[in-house]
Amino acid sequence: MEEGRRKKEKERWRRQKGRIYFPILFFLLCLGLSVYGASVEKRPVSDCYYSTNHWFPYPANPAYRYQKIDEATPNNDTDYVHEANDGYLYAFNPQDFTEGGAIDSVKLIWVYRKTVDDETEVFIGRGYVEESFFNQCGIWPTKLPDLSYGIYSISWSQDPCTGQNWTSAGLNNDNYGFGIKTGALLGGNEVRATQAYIVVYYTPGTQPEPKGIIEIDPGMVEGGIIR
Ligand SMILES: [Ca+2]
Ligand SMILES: [Ca+2]
Ligand SMILES: [Ca+2]
Repeated sequence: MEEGRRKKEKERWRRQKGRIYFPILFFLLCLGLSVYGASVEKRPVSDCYYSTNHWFPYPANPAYRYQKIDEATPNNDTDYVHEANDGYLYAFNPQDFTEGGAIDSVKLIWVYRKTVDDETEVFIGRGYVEESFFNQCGIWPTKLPDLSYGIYSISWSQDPCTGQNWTSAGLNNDNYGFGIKTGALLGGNEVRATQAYIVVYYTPGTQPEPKGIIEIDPGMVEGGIIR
């Protein structure tokens, strides 16, 4: 008799523990998601600036450069932009960032290769359009290309054009783009860029208050003690 009662008590306690722990775990999960942030990829939707005779699109038609680098999976030599002279820049504008929340950092990714085994240099970075010229912001590090397509990236915790924290308005402004530049090309050899995009790391805005957290079943309370 006593044994049966104890068993029942134990069973009841186990159920109660579940009722208490599940909402706590749910709350911690929500907290984790809002604290640790999220990320989203933004692909090219327009050309920020290009000179009409550099960083040629391949195939040539349609002529929009950004359409050669906008695929979600790099398609290598199927379509690309290419350049065979020293010191020319091209930049794209990514899809607007509309997710909201605070932007923690932005990572720029370019996928490219050289076609001749030489001393070709490639720089990637952020820049802005001023009087029909694309100017670079911040430092554009050299990312030496390989003969096969490789992934090259740079990350900024602040917008290198303003030296301030990223804002969605700044990120979405079409006068500011994400670029690529050739350097020290020897003998007019070629660089092909087949894919580019940015990854925006952000902390989502205040989430709606999750309901039902640590909701206590009145039946579980006896004399003010949660049993
Ligand atoms: Ca494409
Ligand atoms: Ca934009
Ligand atoms: Ca491509």
